[in-house]
Amino acid sequence: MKFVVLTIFPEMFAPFWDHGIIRRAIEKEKIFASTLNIRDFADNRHQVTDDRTYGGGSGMVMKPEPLAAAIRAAEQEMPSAHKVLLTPQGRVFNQKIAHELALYKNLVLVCGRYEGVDERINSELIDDEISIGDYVLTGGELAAMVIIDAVTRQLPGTLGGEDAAKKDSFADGLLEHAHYTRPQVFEDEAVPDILLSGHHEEIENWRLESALMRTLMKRADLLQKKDLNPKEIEILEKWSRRIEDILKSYHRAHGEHREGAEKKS
Ligand code: 4F9
Repeated sequence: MKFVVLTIFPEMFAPFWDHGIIRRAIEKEKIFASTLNIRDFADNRHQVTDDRTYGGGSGMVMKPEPLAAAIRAAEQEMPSAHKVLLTPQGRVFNQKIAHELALYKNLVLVCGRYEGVDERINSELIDDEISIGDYVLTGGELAAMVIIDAVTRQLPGTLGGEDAAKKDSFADGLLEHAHYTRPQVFEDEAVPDILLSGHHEEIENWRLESALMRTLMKRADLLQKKDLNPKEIEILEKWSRRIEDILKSYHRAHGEHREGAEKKS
């Protein structure tokens, strides 16, 4: 997969290309990464890429001519490329969109700066608008890195285990289960016995319960919209029965009569 980033700050990307999984993906030619400096496409003598906003106000706007020329240069090189503008007005990035973008052969990531880009950089030049969240950055560069990072680790052969990305948090709509490594006891807290038992099936069941529990506690919204499988339903119902038993015992002990608490069926 090929990424071309259009930016006025290409130097920001050098350390990004140079570390960890991204660096290894480049070395193994799983991805090809480059930048085009938008400033190089400004034909004015001082290579200015911004200008004052029509209508007045303090903010500066990215001029359309250099940006359009840079996008067209990238397109010339890769006619099939999917061209993405990073903007708070885009669809909000998530794991599903990372999957979707990983299917393209070539991605062009356009980074705006200042208050935004001239409105005439529109759908003729841009295929897709993506936001990485509801906040304003000083430019699209960090958003482009977030997207390149999340997309790269979806590509086969970029992570340690061949199917490591399939086991990800979010891959199945749940948060990650708890993880432990050595030492076996850390500050009086031991690793759960089951993980040392070597019983693979029981370990898998424990991990599913752990993932469900963490999702329920930290991100109930994810559980609410998840398409639960029979195993997951069984675990949630087991917990539900346990909680009901606890409450029943409590109410019995305290002789309380909750108004309308009787079963309706
Ligand atoms: C881009 C913010 C993507 C969030 C681009 C200023 C941006 C952004 N997600 N903010 N320029």
